[in-house]
Amino acid sequence: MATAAQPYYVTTAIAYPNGAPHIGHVYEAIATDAIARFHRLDGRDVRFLTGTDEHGLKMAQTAAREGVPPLDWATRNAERFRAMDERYGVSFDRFIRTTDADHYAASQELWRRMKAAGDIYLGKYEGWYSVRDEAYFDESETTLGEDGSRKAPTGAPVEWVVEESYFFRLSAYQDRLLKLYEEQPGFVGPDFRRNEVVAFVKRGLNDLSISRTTFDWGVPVPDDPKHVMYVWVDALTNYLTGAGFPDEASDLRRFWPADLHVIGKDIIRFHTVYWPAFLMSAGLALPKRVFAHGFVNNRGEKMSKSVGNVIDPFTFADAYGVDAIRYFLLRDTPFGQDGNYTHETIVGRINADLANDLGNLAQRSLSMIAKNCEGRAPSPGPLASADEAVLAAVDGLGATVRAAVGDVALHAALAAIWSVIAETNRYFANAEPWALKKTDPERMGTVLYVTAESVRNVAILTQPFMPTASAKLLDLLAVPEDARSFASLGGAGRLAPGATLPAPQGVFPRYVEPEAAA
Ligand code: ME8
Repeated sequence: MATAAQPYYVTTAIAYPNGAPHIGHVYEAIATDAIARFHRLDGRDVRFLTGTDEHGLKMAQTAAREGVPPLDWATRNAERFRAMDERYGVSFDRFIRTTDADHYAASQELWRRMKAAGDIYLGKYEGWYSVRDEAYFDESETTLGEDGSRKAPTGAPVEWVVEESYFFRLSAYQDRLLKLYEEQPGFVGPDFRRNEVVAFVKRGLNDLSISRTTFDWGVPVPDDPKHVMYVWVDALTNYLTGAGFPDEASDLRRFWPADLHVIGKDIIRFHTVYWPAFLMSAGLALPKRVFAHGFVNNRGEKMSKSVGNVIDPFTFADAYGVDAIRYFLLRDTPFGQDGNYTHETIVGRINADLANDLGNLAQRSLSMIAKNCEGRAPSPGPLASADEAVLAAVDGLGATVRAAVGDVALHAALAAIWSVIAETNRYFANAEPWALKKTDPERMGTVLYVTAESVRNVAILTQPFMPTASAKLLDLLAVPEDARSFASLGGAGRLAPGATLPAPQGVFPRYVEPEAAA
């Protein structure tokens, strides 16, 4: 059991605020939020960092196109990301912006330390550069289009750029990185990603160009301010800024090293090759785990403005409800794989899993309690083997869910919870408490008690995933605020017989098509 003082530090990638947030950003934010909420309920001292990555040529160019200073453009969009987080119940402890003053200090200190270690030198960079990807590519990675234009692997145009640049001696880190992946196999997740990273590093590493002189929208390089840092150097440093670096006296220092960086699959190389090398160079501890989720696609198509299938997260939330979207996205796709959403699959999950399986179970048992037990939690009589079997499944659920979340298998955590819901539904249907009302009211009370106790445990465990709906269920069971953490799971927090319950209300409405509702 974790003690209250044990820190847990979890982060999302920081998004580029060069446009509005999309469902992919929602996905990462709610997944990381579920993990943060889980660990808070499990008694950890959690710090959850998210925010925006505001520097770089792409931001400067978009702002210029929009005719506003880069900081204004970043501010406008950063507000939309923050509003998106708030709309989706994302319980961050800090929303970091890489234009925050303390972040400049952290980035410059990391640079100084890497330089002091002998890992930064001045050279000349020439190569194929993609503005859109903020990255240089080897000629072998680029392709030549029919019109003679060269393209990055992502399809973005590249241009030949020559500039004076500082370099990071990444080539010196190959062996240390391979040793890291070997000795700390959990460093990169899911496992199949680790194999990709190991193969990439085994092919050999080039030194990395880490400064730019052709524009000035970035963190100035210490002692050579005509250079600004390559945006990824300062972006990755945000995780240290969020842990109070470099202030040794900061309270936040207890959060470093981070327990988990949650990122998307397209930025694995930055987080599992460059980032640990920078930290090793600076003599800092490495994050314990980097976990890459997949991409979510609309009807199997990559979201893009040109396809016209980019859905605004705020419209999406209005259409289905935040808890339902959080449940759908985290349940429907194994975390780490690519996911897909369609109106039909979302509605299917809302009506089957939420309204039928959990909603009806709660509604039927609580209405019977309201009608037949004077609105008080019933007292269980002697337990039959069927009751004991359900309670055993319920009492084992916390450990199963904890293990799944520990593996960042959020879908598996939800599947385990829903298998106990299914078992409780079978138990309830077989026990026929409505028929026992006349024949054996004590037995009816026992069945309703065991069912309500299952709903209580389920509602405690669904809080990280569906915070609002879970709180409503716990309200209906009159569970006090201080009895909603995982310390109250199972036998430690059984429903108090005789407790007065509020009038039951539906918590998970069925989805009705707007035209049918009108
Ligand atoms: O990469 N589905 O910013 P970003 C799921 N600033 N996740 C997606 C997605 C999709 N369709 N599209 C993007 C950056 N993401 C950098 C990160 S971290 C030090 C710097 C994920 O706004 C993406 O993989 O392009 C990343 O984890 C996050 O959203 C932000 O993407």
